[in-house]
Amino acid sequence: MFRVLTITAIAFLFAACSSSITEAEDNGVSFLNIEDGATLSSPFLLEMGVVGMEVEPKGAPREGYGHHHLLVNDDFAPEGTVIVADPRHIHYGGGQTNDTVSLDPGTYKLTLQFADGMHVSYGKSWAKSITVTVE
Ligand SMILES: [Cu+2]
Repeated sequence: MFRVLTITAIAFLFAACSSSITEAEDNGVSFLNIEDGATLSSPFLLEMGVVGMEVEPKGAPREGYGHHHLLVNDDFAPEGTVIVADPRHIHYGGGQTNDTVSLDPGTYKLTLQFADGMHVSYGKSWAKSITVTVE
């Protein structure tokens, strides 16, 4: 009996570990065309990707759906908080997955943040930050 329980527990643990590793690798947002540390000339093309959620225009929140946001010189928005709309917090509420971004020369932290149809953040696990230099 003890041995059966142990084997079951080990099998369960293994399954739990492998599924969380897969999620960590696969789910989330990404800068498709810009690498961390890149040097860019303004204006530049921004291509935004998401795996594990669907992109749709803003509107009534639906589980598993939302839109991208570009936060300039800001961290991810904590889960459950509304993302403000200003020149440093750009909403792609039309469901856009790319944009042409203009920034003055300098070094910037760029954060992609996925949020629901009412701009409520899905939190850190649905955000990605990079640092870029704009010439
Ligand atoms: Cu929004």
